[in-house]
Amino acid sequence: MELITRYSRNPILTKDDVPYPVVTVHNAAVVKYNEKYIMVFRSHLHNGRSILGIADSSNGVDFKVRKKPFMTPDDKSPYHEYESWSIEDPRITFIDNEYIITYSAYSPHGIRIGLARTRDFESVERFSMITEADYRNVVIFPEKFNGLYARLDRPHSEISPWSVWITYSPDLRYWGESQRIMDPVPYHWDEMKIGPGAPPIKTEKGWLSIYHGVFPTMDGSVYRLGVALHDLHNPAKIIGVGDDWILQPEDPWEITGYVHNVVFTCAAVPEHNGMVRIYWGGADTVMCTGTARIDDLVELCLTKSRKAV
Ligand code: BMA
Repeated sequence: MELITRYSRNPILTKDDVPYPVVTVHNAAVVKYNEKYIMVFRSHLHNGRSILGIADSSNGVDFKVRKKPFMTPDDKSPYHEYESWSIEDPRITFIDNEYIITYSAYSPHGIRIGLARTRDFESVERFSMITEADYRNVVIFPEKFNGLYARLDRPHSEISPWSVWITYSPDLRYWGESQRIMDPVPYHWDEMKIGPGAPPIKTEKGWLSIYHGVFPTMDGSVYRLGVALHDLHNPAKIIGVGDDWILQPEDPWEITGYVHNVVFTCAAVPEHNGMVRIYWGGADTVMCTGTARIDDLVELCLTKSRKAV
């Protein structure tokens, strides 16, 4: 059974919808704002580096891109030094009455994670670089645990597998108490590396986290999506990881593009009817969407599951 129903008019956003020159539209954050949807998406420029654009929608599938990019690499200290090459793969969490944006910042010094904040998606303020190099895929939980913010992240080391970790902060600036909580599994669809995808969604049975997993083949890597369920009160504890993927590249625009065979998510919006609308980049080139029953994804973590570590 397919857990995710793809939207019949995918892809929902492409470079042709962007009123300034870009080569791709992908790996977007999407959140509800004033009962509408805001998408902050990544685009490659013609020099291969990335910036973030912004688009609005009233129904979650028809998006109109604004005239100007939302964020480009900062030209001021201290951010310029650490994001001069590229800003990529935003995730957005609504907490404490503001929208927290995390993004991958590329520079000659490696890949760090920047944190920016907005209340209105008109102005945006950088707040801090919240990791050293090398990290990607930071998603912040929409609630605090024992007074601390919590994030899932994915450091990439030359020694250990590229696993999911959890890290806490009292103020979004200083982060610590890091702990490895979920590993890739050898000879499995996510054996090469895993990384947090969408900010976790609260359910009665736990925090549902949609992540990406990568498998190496003779024809390059394949990026797929999977699910994990974290304990409601202690998100470092994973109750179960769905053993099967929930989405793999199948449509032509997921199989062929800037990078072949990629579905990569940065966003999942829970709806009022028990469904979640998941957004993913197809082949690092276009944006796609589909829906799933939240209970089905939770069930997969509970009944067809593997251990996290
Ligand atoms: C990852 C990141 C993602 C990208 C994926 C597939 O390492 O660069 O932004 O979607 O590779 O190319």
